[in-house]
Amino acid sequence: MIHTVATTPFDDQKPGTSGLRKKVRVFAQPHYAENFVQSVFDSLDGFAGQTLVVGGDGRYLNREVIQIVLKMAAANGFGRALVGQGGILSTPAASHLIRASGAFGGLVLSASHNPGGPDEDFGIKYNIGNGGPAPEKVTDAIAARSLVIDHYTILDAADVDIDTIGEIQLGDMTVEVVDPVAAYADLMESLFDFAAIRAQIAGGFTLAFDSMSAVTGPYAVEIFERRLGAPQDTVMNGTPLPDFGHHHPDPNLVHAKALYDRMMAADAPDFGAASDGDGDRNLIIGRHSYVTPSDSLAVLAANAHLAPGYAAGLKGIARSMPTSGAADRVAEKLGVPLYETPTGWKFFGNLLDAGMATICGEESAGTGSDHVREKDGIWAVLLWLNILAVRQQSVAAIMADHWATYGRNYYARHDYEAIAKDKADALMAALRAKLDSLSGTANSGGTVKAADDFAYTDPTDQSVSRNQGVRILFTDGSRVVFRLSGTGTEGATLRVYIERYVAPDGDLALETGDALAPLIAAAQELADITGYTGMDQPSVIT
Ligand code: VG1
Ligand code: CO
Repeated sequence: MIHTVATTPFDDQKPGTSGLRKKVRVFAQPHYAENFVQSVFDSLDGFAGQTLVVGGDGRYLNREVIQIVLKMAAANGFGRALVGQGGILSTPAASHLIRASGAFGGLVLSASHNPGGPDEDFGIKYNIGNGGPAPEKVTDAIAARSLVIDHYTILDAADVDIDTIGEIQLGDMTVEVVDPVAAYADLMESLFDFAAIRAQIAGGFTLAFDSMSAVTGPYAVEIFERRLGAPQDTVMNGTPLPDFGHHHPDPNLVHAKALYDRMMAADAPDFGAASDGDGDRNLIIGRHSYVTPSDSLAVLAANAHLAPGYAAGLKGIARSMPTSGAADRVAEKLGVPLYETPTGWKFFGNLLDAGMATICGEESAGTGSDHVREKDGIWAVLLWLNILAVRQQSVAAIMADHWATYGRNYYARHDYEAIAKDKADALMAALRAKLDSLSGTANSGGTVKAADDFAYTDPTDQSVSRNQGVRILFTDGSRVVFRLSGTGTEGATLRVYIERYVAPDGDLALETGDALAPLIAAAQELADITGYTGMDQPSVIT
């Protein structure tokens, strides 16, 4: 029996950098999730009888919202829904499932690297048929619809058993509960030389992988321990928990400190890695050697041909604007194009679909390729392991060799979290107001060559995205970039991205903080961060 339920709009359902993210208590309001899901369906055309993929990172509210999505999908005319067993699908596994099944699209329930639990965050993201996050024209349509919605439709039915693999009928729709791991693990095995990695591990190479009590636990156990033969304690925090065991599942040096400390200890393993809430991010730490995500992208791009899935070479490399230029030098050497996109994976989809780029990455610990249309944490770890197995060198040696070849992009991101939104907006407005007068002026960072607010024209469909971050470019190639986060759920977060390039014949062994000190001072001078925020230190440095 299909119910039509009258509702009134919420004015805060515009998707951010990666879907709609709110506090659980916001999502738990009557009609809140339903309104958003109906707004998504109302913005799509032609899904009658088609397949919808549904799954999430297992966080608090995941199972409840999956039931809502299934009953609404049935009421709205989808023919089939594929659900990960237990409601679990990592973001890259969901992307793969959408592609492999020829689904119309998918709803991924996750707030990614944000914490989970009754007082923390939940999120819903719509992915299109290529497996990737909906592009801006779709998210804009969803936002517009959410402001005028007056009813939704939902099937009146008992909850579906999502824990047993198999098919169940829900109204006119068939629900198929699938193994969330197997197809994804098979895809990884098709891209990388598992035999070489297995031999390396059997030969004594040691690794640690921190799933941060989030979604990658079952994927990591299957891939690293079962298929690659790593010992049983290789995966840390391997059980997905609704509150991530109170961890903040953001794989950075603050929240993955336990892994960091282990990797810096005298008896550290050869290789360490972590992933985030929904499994699309990766942190890479070699024995006594942290690798910045921007450097990781560059190293992976330079060495990808060593893995079977990329033996034919790369068609191009894409990075988000705030990501360091390390990958640009690799693209130049390989003779392939480099694309600079706004922050957020949705901007890579068109380039990947068009065969213009093979590898993409973001400074926020996201790396991926054309194998899916999301960033992919375990994929990045496996590509590293494949490269290490072929080159038979340590992570530190590979980094040193990379910098000696290409030079080094010293890089850091300073986050100022939980700032009052009006203060953050005022800081950005003041910066934007002076952009035109900055070029040619000097500050602690050097002489400003150019300053602008980044705008992107998608080369495949000419769509334009403006106001994507303020860039201050210096005459020596250094940069400071300012933008506000689009994934937070409390106040505003200012992100300041700082980069300085040193050529191969320069000093490649500086401490990052020392190398960047003049630019950090310049960021203060340019934006008066302390004046606006009252904070004299960032909350997180990555
Ligand atoms: C952040 C990162 C961005 C990433 C996004 C989603 O966005 O900076 O690079 O794509 O999170 O990642 P923002 O707007 O807060 O800077 V995830 O793993 O949270 O889906
Ligand atoms: Co994520």
